[in-house]
Amino acid sequence: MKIDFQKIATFLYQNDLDKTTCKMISEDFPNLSISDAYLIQEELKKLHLIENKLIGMKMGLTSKAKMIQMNVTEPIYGFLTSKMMLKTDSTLSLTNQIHPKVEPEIALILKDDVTKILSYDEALNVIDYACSSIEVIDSRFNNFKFTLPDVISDNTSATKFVLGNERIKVSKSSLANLKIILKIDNQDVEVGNTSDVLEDPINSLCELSMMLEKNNLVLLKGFVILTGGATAAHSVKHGDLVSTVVESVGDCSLNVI
Ligand code: OOG
Ligand code: MG
Repeated sequence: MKIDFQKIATFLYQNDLDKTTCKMISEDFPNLSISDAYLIQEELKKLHLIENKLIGMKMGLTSKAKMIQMNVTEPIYGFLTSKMMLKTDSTLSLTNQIHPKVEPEIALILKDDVTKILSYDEALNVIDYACSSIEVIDSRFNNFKFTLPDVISDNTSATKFVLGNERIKVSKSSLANLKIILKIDNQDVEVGNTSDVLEDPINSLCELSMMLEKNNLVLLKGFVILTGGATAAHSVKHGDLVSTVVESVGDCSLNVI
C-alpha cells in the first residue's frame, strides 16, 4: 500500500491538538521505514510551523536507560517549536496533555548555524552555553507504546520543555560525568550521570549534525538542542513539583497543575 505521509502527519497533528491517542501507524503500515518516518515528521513540522516558530531540535533515546525503558535501540531526533517552550519555573497544565512524562536533560544553545557534520571540537565551538532542562514528553500513541518509525513520525513524543536559568560555558569534557537528578517534590526519583548521554552530551549534538546532514537539514544560530534524557522518564500528576538538578550546571523546575 502506498503511504500518504501528509495524511499521516495531519492525523498525528489532530491527535496532538485534541489530546487524544491513536493506534501505532506501524499497525496499518508494517513496512514503514525510518526514512519514511522522518518524511512524515517533516510534514508534521510544516503543520506546526503554520502558527509557531522553529526554535530548536531534540535528540531522543541517547541513553541506555531510555532505550531500555522504551524498548528501542537507536537515537532519534525531533523538532522544537515556540509553543513547546515553557517559561523557567513555570507550570505545566495537565488539561493540555495526554499522559505526560518528564525527563532530566542538558540543553545546548547554539551561537552559529550548523550546516555540516560536527566533530567534538567543532561542536564545542558552536555552543553558546549549556543549561539544565526538563523535557516533557507525551506520546500520541495508546499507552505510550511505539516502534522506532512510529515515534519518529510522532516527533519523538515532543510536547513541552523548560530551561534552567543558569547559563554555563562549555569546554572539553566539562559536561561529562556530572550527577543529574530528577526530583519530584524534592525527592530523588531518578539519579543518573551526564555521561549516560552518549558518554558526553556534546556527542549528542555531533550525532544530531550527522543525522541531519543525511536528511539535508540544518541547525540555526539561537537553536535550543535537547541532548536527550539521561535517565528513564517519569510520569507526573497534579500538584507535582518537578526539578532537574545537575552538578555544576544548575537546577530547573516545573509545577504540574
Ligand atoms: C521518545 C522520546 C525520547 C529522550 O530524551 O530520550 C526522548 C519517548 O521516550 O517517548 O525525548
Ligand atoms: Mg527527551
